Amino acid sequence: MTSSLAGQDVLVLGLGESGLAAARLAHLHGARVTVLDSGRSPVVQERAAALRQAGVGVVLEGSGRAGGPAPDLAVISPGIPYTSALGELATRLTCPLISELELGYRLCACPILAVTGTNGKTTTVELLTHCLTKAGLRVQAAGNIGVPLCEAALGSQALDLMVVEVSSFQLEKADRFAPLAAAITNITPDHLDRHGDMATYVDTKARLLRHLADPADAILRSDLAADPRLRAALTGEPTTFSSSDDGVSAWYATGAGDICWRPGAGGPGRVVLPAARIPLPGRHNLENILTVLALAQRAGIDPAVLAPHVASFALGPHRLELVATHGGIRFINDSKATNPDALVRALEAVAAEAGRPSVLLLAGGLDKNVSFAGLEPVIARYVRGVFLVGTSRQRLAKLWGDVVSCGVYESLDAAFVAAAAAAIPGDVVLLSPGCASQDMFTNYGERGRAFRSMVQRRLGE
Ligand code: UMA
Repeated sequence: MTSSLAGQDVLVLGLGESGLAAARLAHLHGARVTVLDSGRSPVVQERAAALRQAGVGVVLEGSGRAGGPAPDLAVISPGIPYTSALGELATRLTCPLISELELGYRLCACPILAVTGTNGKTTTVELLTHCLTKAGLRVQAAGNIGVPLCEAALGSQALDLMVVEVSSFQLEKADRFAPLAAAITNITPDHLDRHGDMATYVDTKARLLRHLADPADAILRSDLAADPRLRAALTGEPTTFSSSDDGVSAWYATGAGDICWRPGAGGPGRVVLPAARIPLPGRHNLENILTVLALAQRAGIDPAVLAPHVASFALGPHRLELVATHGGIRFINDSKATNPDALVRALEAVAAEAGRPSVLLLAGGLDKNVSFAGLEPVIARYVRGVFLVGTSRQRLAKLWGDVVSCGVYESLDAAFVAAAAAAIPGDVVLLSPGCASQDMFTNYGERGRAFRSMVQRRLGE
C-alpha cells in the first residue's frame, strides 16, 4: 500500500532505529518532519545531526513540544510506553497517532507476510526469508527483527515480498496494517509491564489479523484458533497448524517429526518435508517450519518448492547456540530467551535426552512482571543448579529454591564462574535467562556476546 504525505506536518516520537527510519521515509515522501526524543546519548545526537542536515527538525531531551505547527500525523516508536513523558504527550495529540510499523506499511510497495507471537517469530521470519530467497524470490526481512519496516519500505519497489516480524508494541497503533497473510506462532505471558494483563496482550496480538482479506490467510496454532479473542478478529476459519497430528489441522507434524499438509478438511495428509531433512532441534522449531510453509502457501507459493530449502537453514546467534564443548561440558547461549516459555523450550531442547538433571542454568534479568509459576516441575526435571542475576533474581530464587539449588549473583560473570565450576562431563552450562536483558545489558545480543567471551576465557584457562 502506498499513500502520500506531501505537504503534511509529521511528528515522529523517538529517535531510535524506528524513529530515524520513520523520519527519513516521511521526509522523502514530502512531509515536513519534526522528531522528539527524551534522550541525549551520543547515538541520538549523531542521528539528530544527520537529520537536521537533511532538513528534518529534531528536539532532544524534553517532554514538551518546542514550537512548530500542530502535526497532521504522529508516528510513535515501539519502545515508548504510554506512561512515559513522550507517551503521555502522544496521547494528548489531536491528530492521528500511528506506529512506525503502520507508517512503513502505508508506504510499502510490495505485499507483506507478517509473523507475530511470543516466541519463535524471529526464527520463523529468518527461515521464511531464507526459503523464499533460495526459491528465487526477491525478499527482505524487516520489523522487530532489527530493520524497521520504514527503512525496508524504501527499497520495496524492487521486492516480491516483505517478511515482517511484528511485536505487540508495534501493533498497539496499527489501525490499517493489512498483510497478505499473517501468522501467530504462540502466545504466552510476556511484556505485562507494558500491556498490564494477558487479556490486553492477546487483544493487541489479535490486531494483526483484523484486516486480512480472507480469514484463511490467518495462520494460527490450533490451540490459538479456538481463542475467542483471536476469533473475534476473523470473519471465518483460519488455517491451523499443530506439532502433532490432531486430525484437523491443515499443517501438522507426525510423531516421527515429518511435516505434513492435509489438502482437504479432516482428510488424509501427505508428507511435505521428511524429518531427516530438518536441521533444527525441538518441537517448537517444527511449529516454526509449519508456520513458514503455511504462510508461503497462502502467498501462492508451492510448499513442495519451498520445503527442500529448510535443510540449508541455520539458526541465528543467541538461539540455542552451541558456543563450545569443553571437557564433555556443552556451553550454550540462548540469550534470546526473554520470557518463561522460551526458557522451558530451551530446557526441553537441550536436556530431554540426558535422562538426569544436567543443566547448570544461568537465568534472570529484567523483571517484566511475568509469572514464572508452574515452571518448578520442568526445572526439577532438567536443572541441577540455577545461577541467578538481574532484578528478578530474588523472586526466582524464592520460587525455585525448594526444587533446586539456587545462587544469586551481582553479575553474569560471577554467575558464569560459579556455574562452570559446578559442571561435570555430560552437563550443559546454559544461558537461557527467561527475562529481558536491559537491567544489565543494552539488549539480548550484548548479553549473548558477553556469555560467549566468558566461555572463550574459560577455554583459555
Ligand atoms: N525514547 C524516548 N522516550 C521514552 C522511551 C524511549 O525518547 O519514553 C527514545 C529513546 O531515547 C531512544 C528511542 O526512543 O532514542 C528508542 O526507541 P525504541 O525503544 O522504539 O527502539 P528502536 O531502536 O526504534 O527499536 C525498535 C524495537 N525496540 C523495542 O520495541 C523496544 C526493536 O525491537 C526493533 O528491532 C526496532 O525498533 C526495529 O523495528 C527490539 C525489542 O526489544 C529488538 N523488541 C521487543 C522484543 O522483541 O521483545 C518488543
